[in-house]
Amino acid sequence: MNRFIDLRSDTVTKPTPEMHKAMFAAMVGDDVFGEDPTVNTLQEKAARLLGKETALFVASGTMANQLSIKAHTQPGDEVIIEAGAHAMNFEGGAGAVVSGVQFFGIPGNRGIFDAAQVEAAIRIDDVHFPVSRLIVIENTHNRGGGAVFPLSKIHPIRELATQRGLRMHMDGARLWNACVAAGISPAEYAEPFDSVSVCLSKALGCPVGSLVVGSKDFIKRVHRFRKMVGGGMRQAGFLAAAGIYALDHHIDRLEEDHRKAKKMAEGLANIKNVLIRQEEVETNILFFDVSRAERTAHEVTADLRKKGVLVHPTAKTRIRCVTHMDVSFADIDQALHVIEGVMKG
Ligand code: TLP
Repeated sequence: MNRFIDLRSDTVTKPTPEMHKAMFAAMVGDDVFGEDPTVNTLQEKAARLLGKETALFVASGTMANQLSIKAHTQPGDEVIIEAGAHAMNFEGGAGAVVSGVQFFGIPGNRGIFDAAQVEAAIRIDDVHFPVSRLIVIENTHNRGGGAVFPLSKIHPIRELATQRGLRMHMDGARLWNACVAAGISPAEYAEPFDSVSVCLSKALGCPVGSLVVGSKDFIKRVHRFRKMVGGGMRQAGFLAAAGIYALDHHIDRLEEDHRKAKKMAEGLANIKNVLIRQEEVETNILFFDVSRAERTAHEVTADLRKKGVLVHPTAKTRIRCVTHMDVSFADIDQALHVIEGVMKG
């Protein structure tokens, strides 16, 4: 076996030779002094792209989300979020530790919820209750199978948030995918939110990096908290250069990843003992179920690994695959062939 077909996540994408060149050529300085010109350019570019006053480069999507939550809340506040959301479930309990907040998880439909559900979740003004302070929306929704959050559902949530004095943050780790799939610009999607986090390290080939965008006052607070957690990086321009390159060259091509996921879903639907809701595949994430084969997701995953295909088991019988720029259409055919063999037993 020469190499693995790695469908575990789009975080595995690596810099292209052109991106490498851009990184090596980067002008750098000490970003803790605000003197890295490439970091500054990336931040300005991201703020422009998302239609916000300013931006801050941070190490990861987790850092972007958690520092945003911290900057929006006081300890004891409650954050309204979808029950399967990344910021609540997969960030090491950071909400409790970093911000002292608790989460109220709304059960969504593939991660999507509406204003009526938010309204029912907002606490009344009573000493027994925490203060509802922030609404978090994940777009696309990871555990929702890469579901795109419709803008038409976001606007009424924004109206409600404004009426009730709540703030809104978008976990846009894969906002780029949502924009490409829905034909909506990043600025249009970001407009109803007080803050947005976006990732450069998912599907875009960058080695590291995320950004938070928002108002100058908000980002000033995030910047202070980034310092507190040791997130100030020095000559980070080498990393920022990859981000600039990716924003210029790797967004439009995400459409290809979405076609790969649809192709894969179509193939999986024809494999015996695989259960998949093909029509739900909107972007680059898909889930399938192996319960009919009477095997666990871990067993199937281990067998696939032996044959060169890497996937991610997310529940007892549920497996996630994510398409990206480092798997080709031919790789998808090969992966389907391997899955078919393994599911036959
Ligand atoms: N998700 C990763 C890992 O959790 C496994 C993945 O492979 O999907 N928000 C969303 C919606 C995410 O999917 C992720 C990463 C993050 C935030 C956190 O980003 P990082 O990993 O950069 O901290």
